[in-house]
Amino acid sequence: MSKAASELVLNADGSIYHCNIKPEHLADTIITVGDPNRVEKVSRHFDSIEHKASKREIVTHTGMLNGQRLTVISTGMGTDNIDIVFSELDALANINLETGQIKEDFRKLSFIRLGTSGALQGDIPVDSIVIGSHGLGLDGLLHYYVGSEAVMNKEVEDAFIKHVDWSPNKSRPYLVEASTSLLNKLASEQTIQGITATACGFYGPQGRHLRLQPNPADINERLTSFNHNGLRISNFEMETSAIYGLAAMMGHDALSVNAIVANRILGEFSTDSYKTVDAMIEYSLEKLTK
Ligand code: R1P
Ligand code: URA
Repeated sequence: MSKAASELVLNADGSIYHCNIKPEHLADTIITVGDPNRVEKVSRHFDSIEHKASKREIVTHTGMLNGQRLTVISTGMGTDNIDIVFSELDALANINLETGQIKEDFRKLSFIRLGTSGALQGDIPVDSIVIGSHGLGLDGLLHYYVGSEAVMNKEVEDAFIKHVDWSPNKSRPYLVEASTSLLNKLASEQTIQGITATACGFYGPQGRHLRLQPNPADINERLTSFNHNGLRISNFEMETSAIYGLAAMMGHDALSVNAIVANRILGEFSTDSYKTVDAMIEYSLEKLTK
C-alpha cells in the first residue's frame, strides 16, 4: 500500500520531513542524544564524518569509528520527539520513499541513547552511568499504536500501579525491555542497571515542586520504594520507554545509557555534568566499536 503525501512527508530534495536526511545518510547503528550540542561531542570521536544535517532540534552526523559506520542524531526532549525521530528513521530504512511501499527486505537498526538522568535510589551516585534494563513509560505514547501490548509486561505494570496507587486520570504505565544483545555489549562493572522511568515532563511529572505542587506530592518516594522480585526503579528521564517500545514494535534493538546528573533522593546535582556526559560517551563508544 502506498502512502499519501500527507502521511509520509518528504522535503523538496527527497529527504524525510523532520530528520532532513535521505536513506543513504543513515547507518545501521544509531546513537540518539537529547541535546543537539551533544551530537558534536559524540562525532568528534569519529575517524571521519561523511554527512551532516540539521532541522529544528534534530542534528545528524554520520561517519566512521573503528571501522564501524555510525549515525548520531539529537531527538530533543520528550517521547513526542522520539515518536517523530524513530518513525522517520524506520521509514528511511524500511519504506521505499518513492513508492511509499514497505520494503520486502527488513533492515534492522540498533539504537543507543546516550542521555542524562536523575537517580531515584540513594545508592546510585551522581556522575555514575545507569543502563535501563527496562523502560517504564509514564508518558502514554505506546498506547497510540495497535498491538503495543505485545511488547509490554502486564504483570509488572499491575504490580506498579497497585504499589504507587496510580491515578486512573493518567495513561496506564507500560513496561518495555532493552535489547539483551546491546545490554550485554555495553554493561560492565562500571555501570548500574535498573528500570528507567520515563516521565512526560521534567518538573511535576518528576515530582519537582517549584510554584506548582506535583500530584501526587510523594511520587518519587512511591517510585523509589517499588521492588518487583528485586527489580527496582533506578532513574528518571524523558525518552527511554518510547525508544524501547517503538524499537521493539518495529523489530529493532535499543538500549538507553544515562549519565546520572542528579540524585533526587539526596537532593544533589553534578558539579560537572558535561564531564560526566563526556565520560559516558567515551565509555559507550569504546564498548560499541571495539
Ligand atoms: C531534561 O533535562 C532532558 O535531559 C534528559 C531527559 O531525558 C530530557 O530529555 O535527557 P537528554 O540529556 O538526553 O536530553
Ligand atoms: N533529566 C531528567 O529528565 N531528569 C533529571 O532529574 C535529570 C536529567
